Amino acid sequence: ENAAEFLLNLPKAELHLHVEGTLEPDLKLELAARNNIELDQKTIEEVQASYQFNDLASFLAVYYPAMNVLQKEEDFYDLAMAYFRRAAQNGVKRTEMFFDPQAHTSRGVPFADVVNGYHRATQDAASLGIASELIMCFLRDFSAESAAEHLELAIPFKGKILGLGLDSDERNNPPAKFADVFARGRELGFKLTMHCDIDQVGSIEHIRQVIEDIQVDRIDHGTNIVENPELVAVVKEKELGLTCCPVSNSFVTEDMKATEITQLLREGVKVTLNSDDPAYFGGYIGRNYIDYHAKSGVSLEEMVQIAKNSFEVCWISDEEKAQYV
Ligand code: ES4
Ligand code: ZN
Repeated sequence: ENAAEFLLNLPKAELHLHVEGTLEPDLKLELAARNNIELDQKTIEEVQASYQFNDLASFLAVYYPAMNVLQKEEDFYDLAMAYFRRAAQNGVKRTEMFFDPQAHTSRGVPFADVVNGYHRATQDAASLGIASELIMCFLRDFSAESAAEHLELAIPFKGKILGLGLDSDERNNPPAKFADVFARGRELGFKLTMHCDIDQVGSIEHIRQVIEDIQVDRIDHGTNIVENPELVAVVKEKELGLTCCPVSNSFVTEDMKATEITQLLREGVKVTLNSDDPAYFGGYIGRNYIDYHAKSGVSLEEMVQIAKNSFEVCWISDEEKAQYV
């Protein structure tokens, strides 16, 4: 068995995965045909070629319009099931996956159809050997009022949604903008996480806000703490997991952040590796393990520690964790 096979099959949890980011060209064409939606692209190659971007803004400009093919409850179900089949082939035993309800309700799709379609898939994922939960993300470039409205919509679906997240364009949309919504979410019993990934002045302040003001249970990306030993100490002390996405980072920030991830790993931070938007960034979670291992030069023992971290920082009881670690 070579290293790549070992890393692909290593049992792991995927904790940073946008289910809408798993829309492969073939499924996009199938859903467009099923829903009578006219696309500019007619072939898999043309859809592939349209998945073109070089930074976060240009990525998001491709990403949201592509979701228009998702219309019916069964479309959301089929999207998630296609992901689970690939995840199963990547050694994934558990996923806590993000979905973006506002990207659908803003197009007139009922909130219930989105949640019910995804939730039905998470139940059927058990047949593939995967335990799965949903994290509802708010779009940070939408208003706090819109986030608050969607949180209220989620209350009747409380049993189907484990946590709340925050994604989309981080620039000028700090965590503090959503402090009230997340405080209410915590009161309601949701787990909390937020994306912290900007490569510019302000990144450290955003991470400080998510830890101190929002009091998140995990941080998505968050590798910039490497610049700040005090934050590293706090993250270690609170045992906050970081959900890093090397292949995605190589597109959106032009760097896999392998050096930063390795430094944090060796300082004892609970870093994990994840795929973010695999249909767009050309690699599922196995590819992230394989490429990070090759680029960083860490040992296979250290890769096993990363996989172990993924179970340690996932949102299940210690008793349930015992079956994985
Ligand atoms: C995302 Cl790469 C990235 N960054 C921010 N928000 C997102 N939603 C989906 N992918
Ligand atoms: Zn993400």
